[in-house]
Formats: sequence, C-alpha cells, structure tokens
Amino acid sequence: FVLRVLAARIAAVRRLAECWEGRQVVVGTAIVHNGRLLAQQRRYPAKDAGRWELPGGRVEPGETEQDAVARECKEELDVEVRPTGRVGTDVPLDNGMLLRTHTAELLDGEAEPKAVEHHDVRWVAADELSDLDWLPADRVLVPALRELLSAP
Ligand code: 9L3
Ligand code: MG
Repeated sequence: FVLRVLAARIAAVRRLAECWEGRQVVVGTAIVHNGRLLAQQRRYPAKDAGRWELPGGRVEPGETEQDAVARECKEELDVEVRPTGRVGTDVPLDNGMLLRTHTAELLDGEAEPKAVEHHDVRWVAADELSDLDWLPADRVLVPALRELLSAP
C-alpha cells in the first residue's frame, strides 16, 4: 500500500515537472559590474511602463538560453555579454511563461549599456535594490540579487 501511494506521488510530481518544463522560457539577465546590477525601465505595455526589470526576453526556437541572453542584451542595451551562470529560482509569469535568470558579465567593461528600446537603464547597488518599482516577477528575485551583489 505504501509503495502504491509513493508511486502515485512520484507520477504526480513527474507530470507537474513535464508541464513546468513545457513552458515558454523568458530569460532575465543579471549583469553585475563594479558591485552593481543593471536594471532597465520598461516603456511598454502601458501597464508596465515605468516599472523596472532585468534585461531579457523570450528564448526563440533553436536558440539556447545563453544565446537568448546574449541576443537580448545586444538588442536592448547594445552591449556584448557573456552568460556565466544562474541566479534565483524560476518565476512563473502571469502570461503562462517562465522567467529564468542568468548571470552575465560585460565583455567590454568600459561599454556603457544604453536604453535602446527602454525608457531608462541604471546601475543599482545592493542597498537600493528594494527601492525600485520592479515588475512583480522581478521583485521575487530581489533577495537572490541582493545576495549575488553581496557575494565576495
Ligand atoms: N518579463 C518579465 N521580467 C523580465 C523580462 C525580461 C520579461 N525581466 C516578462 C514581460 C513580458 C514577457 O516576460 O510579459 C516577455 O518579455 P519581453 O519580450 O517583453 O522582454
Ligand atoms: Mg525584453
């Protein structure tokens, strides 16, 4: 009996995992430079205008998440980045997609990211992180981002 219950539980967890993995992934990018994190302020849609997010966007078919991180940072900020790992947990978005955040470094430390299609960009220190009006999904990442900035 115990084994049957266990088997049913495992099957349920597996179904959940499959459904989770089937979601469209949106990559977020935590670019850290000189102890600060780059954030960008959305211009559209109207309901998100003025709110802050990590750079990024949808992973396109045939692309790896790392490819998408590099492409989105080039498109949105006009900088070259190198993905270096992951930070925080996956955060479900209210459109059914999943926000997955990668860490990245600027290839050229002198290059200043530009708000190509956004309203503004800014470098944020650890103690300023919670002051920004983040999009709800990005707000979830703030503790992990603070830890990332505080790491030696
Ligand atoms: N989104 C939320 N937080 C982020 C990013 C990069 C994206 N840090 C949400 C906003 C959109 C969707 O994901 O609903 C797709 O992103 P984009 O293609 O508008 O950047
Ligand atoms: Mg985007």
